[in-house]
Amino acid sequence: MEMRRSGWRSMIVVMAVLGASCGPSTAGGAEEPAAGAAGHHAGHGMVAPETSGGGDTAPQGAGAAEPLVAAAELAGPPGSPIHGVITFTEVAGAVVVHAEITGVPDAGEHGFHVHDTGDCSAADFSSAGGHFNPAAAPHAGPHDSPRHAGDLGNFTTGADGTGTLDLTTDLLTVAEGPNAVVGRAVILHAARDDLATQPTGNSGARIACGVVHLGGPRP
Ligand SMILES: [Cu+2]
Repeated sequence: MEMRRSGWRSMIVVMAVLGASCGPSTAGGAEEPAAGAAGHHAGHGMVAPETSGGGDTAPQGAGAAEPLVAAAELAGPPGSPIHGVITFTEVAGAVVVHAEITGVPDAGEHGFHVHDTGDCSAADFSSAGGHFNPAAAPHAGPHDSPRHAGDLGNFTTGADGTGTLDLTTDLLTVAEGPNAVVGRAVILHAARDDLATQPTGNSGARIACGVVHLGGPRP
C-alpha cells in the first residue's frame, strides 16, 4: 500500500509538472468544453427561430409541416352548462370548421356564426358585435354566395343537448388577412337561423360565446 501511494504521488507530481510547464496543452484541453458550449449555442440558435416564430401559445406545430389552426372554447354565461370547442384548420384555399358543443338546453337548430369582435365579456354577448362581414355582403346560408364570412349556418343539437358540425368555408382564413378568424368570436344562438332575415337570420338571443385564438384548443 505504501508503495502504491507513493507511486500515485509521483504520478500526480509528474502530471502537475507537465500541466504547469505545458501551457499550450492545457489551453487545448480548455478549448474542448468551449467548443462544446459553442455547439450548444449553435443548437439553440437553430431552435430559437421556430419557437419565437410560433410564439409562446402557438403549438410547436405552427411550423411549416403542420396545418395552421385556430380554436375557440365556447361557453355560456356564468352558470350555463353550455361548453364547446370549435377548431378552424387552414387547408389549401379554405378553412375546415369542426365544432363540438354540449350542454345546450334544447334540441334543434341554433344559429351559429363568427361575429366581428373577440369579446365575450357582456352578459348577453353583445360585446361580440355583429356577424363577421368584411365584404359587406348580405346574410345568407353557409353555402350561399354572397354571404357573411361569419355565416356558419345552424348548429344542430340532439335531445341530449350535444351536437357536432363540420363544414368547409372559403371565406375565412387562419392566417392574417381581411378574412382572418383569429381575434373574432364564435356565437351560438337560442333560435334557428332562417338564413334570410337581414342581417342576423333572426336567430334570437346569444347563448354562448368563445373568442377565436391562434393555435389548438387549450386544455
Ligand atoms: Cu350570430
